Amino acid sequence: MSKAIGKPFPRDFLWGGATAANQIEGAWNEDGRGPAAGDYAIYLTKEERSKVNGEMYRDVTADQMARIDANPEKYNLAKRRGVDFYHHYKEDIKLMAEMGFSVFRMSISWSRIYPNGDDAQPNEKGLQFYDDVFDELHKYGIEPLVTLDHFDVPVHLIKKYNGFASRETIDYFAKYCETVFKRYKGKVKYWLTFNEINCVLTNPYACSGVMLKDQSERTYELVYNVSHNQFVASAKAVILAHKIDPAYKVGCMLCRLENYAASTKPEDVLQTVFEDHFNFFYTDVQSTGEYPYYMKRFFKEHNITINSQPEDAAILKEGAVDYISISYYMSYVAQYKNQENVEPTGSLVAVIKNPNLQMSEAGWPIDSVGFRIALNRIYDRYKKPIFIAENGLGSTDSPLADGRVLDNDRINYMKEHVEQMREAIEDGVDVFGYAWWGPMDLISSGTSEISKRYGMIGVDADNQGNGTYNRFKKKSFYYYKKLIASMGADTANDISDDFEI
Ligand code: BGP
Repeated sequence: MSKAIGKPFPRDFLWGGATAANQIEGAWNEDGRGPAAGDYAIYLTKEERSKVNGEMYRDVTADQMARIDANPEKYNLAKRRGVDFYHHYKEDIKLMAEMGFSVFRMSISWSRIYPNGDDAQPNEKGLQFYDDVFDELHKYGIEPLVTLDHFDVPVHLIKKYNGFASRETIDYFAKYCETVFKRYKGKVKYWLTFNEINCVLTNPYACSGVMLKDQSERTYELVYNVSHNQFVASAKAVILAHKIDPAYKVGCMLCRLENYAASTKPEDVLQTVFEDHFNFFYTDVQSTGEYPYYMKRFFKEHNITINSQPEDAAILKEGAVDYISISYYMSYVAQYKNQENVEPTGSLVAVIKNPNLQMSEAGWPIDSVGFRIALNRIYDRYKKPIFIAENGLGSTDSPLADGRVLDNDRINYMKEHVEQMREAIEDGVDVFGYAWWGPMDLISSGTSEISKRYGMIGVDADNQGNGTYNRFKKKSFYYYKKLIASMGADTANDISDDFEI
């Protein structure tokens, strides 16, 4: 279906990698940064995780935060250390430049700018840090693409306002956006508002909306109201950005969950329609500025009232995004659940196995053709440029005695996905960039492991935080470098195993 040597990608196509502040920066309490949600995520082993629920290691609760504050050394708080990008950014950017990156997707830690979220003045040292990072990127001709909230709400806003469950948080978010839009004018062109905004549906206590689990019963009404507040916040950010610099491009970000019917039974196919409604709802609102027709019935049948204010409709309309971005890791199988308008499967776990696909070590089905399908369907739906904000493979590395990592599994994943993206572009889809998730090893969002490695740049650190944190090159480093140099035309994995680390 695809060729190893194909047509080069468009000349101005952006090649690069993607990260999030809470998974890489570390320095969680340096230079005036305030605590944020991720600082309270606990690393547990797989076995420990299987015995407890999400709040024990990932979801934010008031009790858990108090326990951790009283005794922080008792817990393995991996996101507090990240991979110490705060002190290694020059080295990391140099390595990314060596691979030929033209884009680096990163996020700003909101609590580095406003330590409590509702402070009167921003923290100058936090602002300076990102100035330095952007300058360093531009030194090598790398365009920063900046996420404003990547699962990273300041703790004070969570405790005081229950995150995006209240409208006050919308205004604090807008203030933070205005600050960074003004400060980084001329240094940043591309922005994203909320990372994987749809994940609030399945993980409301850990993702961008972040509420307190012990103070908010997870109901559809609550979750959809949080989403509404985030839609308004995102739209306000878009409006502000365009006012501050008309050249700014602001996108939304959807965790695209491509899905297939479990059989040719019409009911199973109908289920895929419902699944898409649950998934595309977010991008439908952010791209068109309107609630889609299909939610009316769902809201009515589930007694959901959206606490919309009279001005919201106009804000959503004016604040429609300029481009669509997605994360794409896998597809899943949907089966009819014998009732109308049922709940979404929408989870990052394959409940029904697709016999046609291999699974990654983490149990995520690997489906590169699904990537092409997703791109075509998204472009067909929105007709807006698409940026691939995340695509990648997390797996345990097995270094040789001399430290070389022959990560052919990672290379193959990239190869197949880039080839399918090339086909999608040939199909006519307007894709303007690709960011591999985790150019360097980083802390997993879901499990706080570092051993689930994504990087082409290795980081010498383990799940306990031991290690030198030195960076080194894996085989995939050379593969991506060659791929970028050929503008995506040469995807052959002919990299020698004898490379410098
Ligand atoms: C997405 C998040 C990222 C990232 C990725 C991989 O959902 O936007 O932050 O971490 O998934 O997930 P994980 O880190 O759990 O392997």
